[in-house]
Amino acid sequence: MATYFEQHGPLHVAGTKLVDAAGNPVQLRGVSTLGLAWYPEFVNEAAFRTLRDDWGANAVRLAMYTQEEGGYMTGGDKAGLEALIDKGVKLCAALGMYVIIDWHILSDGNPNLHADAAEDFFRRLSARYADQPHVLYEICNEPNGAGVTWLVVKDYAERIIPVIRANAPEAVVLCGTPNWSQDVDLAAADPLDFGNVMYSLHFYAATHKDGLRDKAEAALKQGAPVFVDEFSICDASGDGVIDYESAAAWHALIRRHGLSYIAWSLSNRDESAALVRADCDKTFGWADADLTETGKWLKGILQGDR
Ligand code: IDC
Repeated sequence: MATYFEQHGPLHVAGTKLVDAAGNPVQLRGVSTLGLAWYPEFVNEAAFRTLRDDWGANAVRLAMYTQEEGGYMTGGDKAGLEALIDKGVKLCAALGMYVIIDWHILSDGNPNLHADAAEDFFRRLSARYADQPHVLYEICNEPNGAGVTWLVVKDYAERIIPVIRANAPEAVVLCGTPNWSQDVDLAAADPLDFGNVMYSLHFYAATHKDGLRDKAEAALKQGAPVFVDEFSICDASGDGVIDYESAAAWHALIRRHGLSYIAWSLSNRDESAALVRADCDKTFGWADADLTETGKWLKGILQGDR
């Protein structure tokens, strides 16, 4: 059977939708690594193959923290992190999956804090992957904090996107939005002046409910292309109880609009968002008994949407 990439090839953004060359809507569905520095063992061929063949995923997000422990800007092994990204990009190419390279800002709430490094990073990686249309670039995971307005994020995006475009003119770029990638309405009201850009919407179903769903609906109505490049069904800490009712409402919204979605996280960390149980040390080929409640839920959702 043809892989999802073989079926769809290079992607672009048309209106609010992600589409293929023929204009057919495309829905990327998959998982995000946790911090690459923390769980590198999950970046392996058999893991991605399990996700593709057993679960029905067609995309992987490679999350590289910038400022957390072992992050790219906080003493992390830069060459090692880039080698892991390269491994992930190559695995996805071989498996016919799409891949998102995520510059995972978090405690460094303002993306401009490390913009020089981001510029250098995206310049080199977009050159490296210029002829690899399965690669999408996520330029700032979650802008947050006082003063980090949409204009601040826009300044950053207007600096980074041209750098990527110089090498990969058609690549799809995902741009974080203020308030931990929730304020897609702000981006909708004042969009970036570039094509092939989508705005990140992140939700944690036990914390974010009708209010954020309304915001998403409003942004879509205003014509903003929205991409759910991180979510889980527990609370925003990545832990706590799962809210299945809110999760179902989110999934209904996702289906209604054919949104792409990427679940946090491919790891066995002892927290609710992890997909693999903490007492399981398999890094691929998981049986249902190896999965957390979140993992089992996600597998069912992906299988249903495949
Ligand atoms: C969380 C991880 C957790 C880690 C923490 C670091 O799940 O193990 O210790 O980061 O501060 C986000 C972020 C994402 C968070 C996640 C859960 O993008 O990095 O991961 N989350 O808190 N936004 C909303 C929730």
